[in-house]
Amino acid sequence: MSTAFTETATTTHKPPIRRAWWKEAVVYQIYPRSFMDANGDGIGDLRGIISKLDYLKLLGVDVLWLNPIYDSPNDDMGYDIRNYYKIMDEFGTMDDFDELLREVHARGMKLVMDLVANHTSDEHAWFVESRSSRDNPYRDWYIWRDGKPDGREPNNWLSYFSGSAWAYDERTGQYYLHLFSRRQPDLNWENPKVREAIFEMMRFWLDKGIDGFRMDVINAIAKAEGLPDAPAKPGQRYAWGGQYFLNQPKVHEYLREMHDKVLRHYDIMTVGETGGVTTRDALLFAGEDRQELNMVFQFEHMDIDATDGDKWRPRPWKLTELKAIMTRWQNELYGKAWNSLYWTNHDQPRALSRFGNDGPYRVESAKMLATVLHMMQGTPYIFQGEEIGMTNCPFDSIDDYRDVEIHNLWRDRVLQGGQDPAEVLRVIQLKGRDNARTPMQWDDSPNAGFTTGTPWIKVNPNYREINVKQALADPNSIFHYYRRLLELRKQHPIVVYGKYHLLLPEHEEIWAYTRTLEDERWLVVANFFGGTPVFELPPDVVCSGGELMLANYAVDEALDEAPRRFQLRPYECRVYRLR
Ligand code: TEU
Ligand code: CA
Repeated sequence: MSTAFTETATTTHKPPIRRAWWKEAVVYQIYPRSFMDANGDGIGDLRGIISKLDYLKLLGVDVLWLNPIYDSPNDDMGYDIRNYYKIMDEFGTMDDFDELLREVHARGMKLVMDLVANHTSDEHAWFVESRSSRDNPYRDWYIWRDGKPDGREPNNWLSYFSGSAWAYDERTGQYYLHLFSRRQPDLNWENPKVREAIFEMMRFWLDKGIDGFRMDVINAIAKAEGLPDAPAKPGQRYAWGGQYFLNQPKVHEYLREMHDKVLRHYDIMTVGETGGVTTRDALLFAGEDRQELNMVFQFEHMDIDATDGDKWRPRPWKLTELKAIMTRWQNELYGKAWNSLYWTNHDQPRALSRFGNDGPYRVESAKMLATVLHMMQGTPYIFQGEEIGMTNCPFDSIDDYRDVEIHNLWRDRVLQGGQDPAEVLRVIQLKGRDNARTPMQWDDSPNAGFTTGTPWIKVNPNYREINVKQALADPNSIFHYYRRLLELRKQHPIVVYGKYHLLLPEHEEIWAYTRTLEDERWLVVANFFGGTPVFELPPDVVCSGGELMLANYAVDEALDEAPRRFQLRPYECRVYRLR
């Protein structure tokens, strides 16, 4: 981190900026199952990650976030935890973990783990006890209810993974709540014993020296009193009940308690995964003085191509919509809370295929997307493979998919719902989470160098052209561009702490914005599509010229009046320091 920057920069028009290492960091998300397999069983593992730490150090990232590595039957790829204190057999041992943590710290990087506390696996000892009898001491560690008199579930909530959010348990004649798969029973956070057990587990990992948590669906841990039915359309048996289990007032009580009993005792970072939050919610979850979380993942831009929130009914999106969403988050959190910045993760399609061009302009658009994201205010997250321009991987058969969300959708809409298999497969190919979960592409050897065995999921056939080995060797690769992008963040505090201001809000092809810190101003201009629009600096942005800090094309400064006016090439982006 730059030390030249005065301890607390004050800008003329904003409160003093409070520095923090997690505000100045870039996070790299590792999906361990698909990152690197060191023992040839076709599944990524911790020793595989250790073997690639120098690659990550070269990229210049500061923090590694691992998706869950705890013991799990993998119904939802590790998000169904059977034992919070044990490493998943497929990933290795606790000794492997201790070595990984040591090696990450030895390289000056930090390690953030995934906290999955809204639910456990149905094989977790707590749930095995809880379901064994109605008067078992663990009964109210989960959410059990009688069915309705007419034989229906306790309420009509829809699961995130299709069908009812309730499963009937014959042995005790009651239903248990599972917002996700039926093998992921929701914990009852109203029970102080549950909270204490989670806090104790968090301390175990923090005392080992990890540097923070990404908190899975943390805004769902509090449910509305009475678990009321959700408004349903005529004939709809199950309906979206998010207004009764997301962002409930009580969730802040639980997070304040977590902060008081655990978080505030460590120098860590926390990011809440909070589907359905607004900026107003985010100010409650991540406000500088709220003593809850450091930041949250918002999802408004992830729903931009969904119809009524249904990702499986894709719709075209406009750049003006995307700019408006991201600008609102930039402006409404500035000086009050901290943004996270991401285009994709293990639950989303690959950003390049969704927002860029994974064809002839793959390299230019990947660099452009990275620039637009990383030059904004907030902590950026790079999802594994994004730095080398990996793309979606449409499988031709449902049998090639591994994700429980996809298979539940297929069962619900095709096998039981009678919908057209070709149409359902098409939206799965577009939006399915497995697009992001195909193995990391290390080189052009079989299985992209990910494994010497049979990969647990197919490798994207474009690995021969798109892989780390090629990226390292090519000075113009997306990888080396990311390195320069990350260096700018380290060398110039304005990238971290500058105020964002959108230009040309109505432009449907160009995304342009400035960052201002004290008397320094940077200009970011990006052509989001394949046309060649002319960028004109609005007259209210006065400048006598600019220094080109970064560009994804060769720019001949002599030829155009940059940065006041220049024509953009397909997916071209430029960053200027204005004079
Ligand atoms: O995802 C929570 C979440 O919001 C999901 O609904 C996700 O956004 C959705 O699947 C996209 O359509 C978290 C984890 O990131 C996800 O991998 C898990 O499956 C889920 O929680 C349950 O733990
Ligand atoms: Ca392995």
